[in-house]
Amino acid sequence: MKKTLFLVLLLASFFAKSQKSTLNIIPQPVEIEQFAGLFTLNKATIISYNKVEGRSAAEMLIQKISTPTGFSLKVQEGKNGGIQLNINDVPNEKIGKEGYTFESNTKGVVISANTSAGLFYGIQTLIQLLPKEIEGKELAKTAWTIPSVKVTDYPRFAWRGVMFDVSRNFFSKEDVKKYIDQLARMKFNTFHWHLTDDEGWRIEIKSLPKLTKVGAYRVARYGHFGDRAIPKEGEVATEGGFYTHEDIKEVVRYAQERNVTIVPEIDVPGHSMAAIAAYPELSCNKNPKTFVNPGASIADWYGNGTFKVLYENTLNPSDEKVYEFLDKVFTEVAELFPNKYIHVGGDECYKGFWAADEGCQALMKKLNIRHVEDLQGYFMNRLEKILKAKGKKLLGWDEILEGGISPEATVMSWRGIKGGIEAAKMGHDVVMTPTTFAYLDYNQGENTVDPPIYAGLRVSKSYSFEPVPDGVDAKYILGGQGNLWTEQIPNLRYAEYMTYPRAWALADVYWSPKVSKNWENFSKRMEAHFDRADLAQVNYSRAVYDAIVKTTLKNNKLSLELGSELSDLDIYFTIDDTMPDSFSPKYSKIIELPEGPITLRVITYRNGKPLGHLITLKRAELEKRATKQ
Ligand code: TNX
Repeated sequence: MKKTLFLVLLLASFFAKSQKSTLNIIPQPVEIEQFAGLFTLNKATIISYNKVEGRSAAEMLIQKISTPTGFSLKVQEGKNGGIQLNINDVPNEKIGKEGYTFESNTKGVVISANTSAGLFYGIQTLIQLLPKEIEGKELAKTAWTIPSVKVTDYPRFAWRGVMFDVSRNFFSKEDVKKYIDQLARMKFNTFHWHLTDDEGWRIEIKSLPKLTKVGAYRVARYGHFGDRAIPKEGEVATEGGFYTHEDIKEVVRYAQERNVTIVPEIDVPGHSMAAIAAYPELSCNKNPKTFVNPGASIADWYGNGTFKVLYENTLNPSDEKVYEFLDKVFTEVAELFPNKYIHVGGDECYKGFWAADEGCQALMKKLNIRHVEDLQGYFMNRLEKILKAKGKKLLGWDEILEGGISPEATVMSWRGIKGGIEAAKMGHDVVMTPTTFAYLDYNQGENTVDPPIYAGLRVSKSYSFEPVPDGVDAKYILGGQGNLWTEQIPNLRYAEYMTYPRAWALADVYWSPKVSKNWENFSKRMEAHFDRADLAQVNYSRAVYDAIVKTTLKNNKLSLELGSELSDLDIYFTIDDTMPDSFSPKYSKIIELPEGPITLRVITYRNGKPLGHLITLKRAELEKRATKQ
């Protein structure tokens, strides 16, 4: 009798275990426990909401799953659905404004939250718990099962953002909406919209029509950004576009439905060439030939962060007309975006034109300012007053610290985390977006495979980011962002390629508890999401599958070290001008390369199948990248 019971229990536990699937949620929930058993969604499943705030979340869920499942599910008020979306009568303190709890068993799913934002996030978790086919664009034949889990989840940081630069290249409002939708599904809640720069002014300002009539268009150019020719005399500017007030309202509404706040950025006083092309009188030299930059090199960079701008792209801080201009711009911006923050840029402002300008000199004298650099502080303080009068808070890149800024200003730390540390120590709120971890425009893998750009940043490095530096009071760190600059990104498909999987890594960084950080675990979830992205037709980089090639030069001897971000890849290489495959030498330890004009070829495999790109490097390149010892 005992024996049979034991056997029954053993079998039961075996079945229970075999029913457990791997859970691949990004960002990783705070607490998640899995049990045996599944709930299967069917065409009769009802989605209920107990309070009216939950209705739009319920409808969104139905819409999202209707194509792949073929179900037209019903929404019902109450607490009786197979999937229940419940707003807590008594707030659950633990989960705060954006958190949720999620309980599923064989009978159904209950998502509870204090707010509709929490329900929205619970739904994102639900979608990720469904089979990957839920992401498909057509009807799929599969069992729509949801594993039995108990989840308690809430974000680590209140500010979880991605910045999208629509100036260097214009992206339509449909593109922007699609991009926001993808971010919201990873529980990002902030979309920083970089709307103006030297390469285009993208927001309609009704009181200043030339900003978009002139400033939104540049001449057509191809080739690498920075290598392109400036406009020819009389050449017509045909490339670009802008968002009307109606477009902006539509995008703001769309974002709100997904719990995403939009932070608009108007980048001043530098990076303003498009505005100056429209209104040359805003600059010191008032050159009527100022053009919207098509991606020509407009500055000399000296490698240590210092630079000289060759075509004036800076507003004149000594001219009252400039503040009248700013007042007009920010009046309309403030009306269009309900959010309290407005980003005013402040980065990479070249002061050379100010130094040579009589008006600026006179102003410096009047203000008793010795260094022209400090004029930016004067400019920013004036701008902050303009924003305050409109009930808005100033946010700027970390350069705003340099000229002195009020403690209420929020600082976005981009030049590493240094600016952020300094700002937090001065009592400013800080958003962390360091180039070293969060720059989504940097290439993700091997330089000779991915198109070259300023620097490289692998997904494992982004994942390793810790936004609260040692010695800084965490209360000042609002959170962080990834920044997608688009100098080299002409379309949404490529924007996605550059964004993912790094933005998934950052989603974990900004949402999940610090203690849950585990690269092996993340990389498994990331790979599961590659399959989902394929079905959703969202692009992403597979650079994580490529080998990492390092060389060392010591006493004229070149050594080769191969590695990868994933620990379970096999790396094969050749130096005999043959194509490598799984029968070629398998890399296991650092080797010394023979002399001569060799070419290294490297490829990764997993389970006997080729996986990464073929990397081909000639001796000269191997020597160039060598660390010298
Ligand atoms: C610096 S980050 C910039 C941008 C560039 C970016 C390229 C920042 C505030 N300014 O104008 O697009 O580097 O990585």
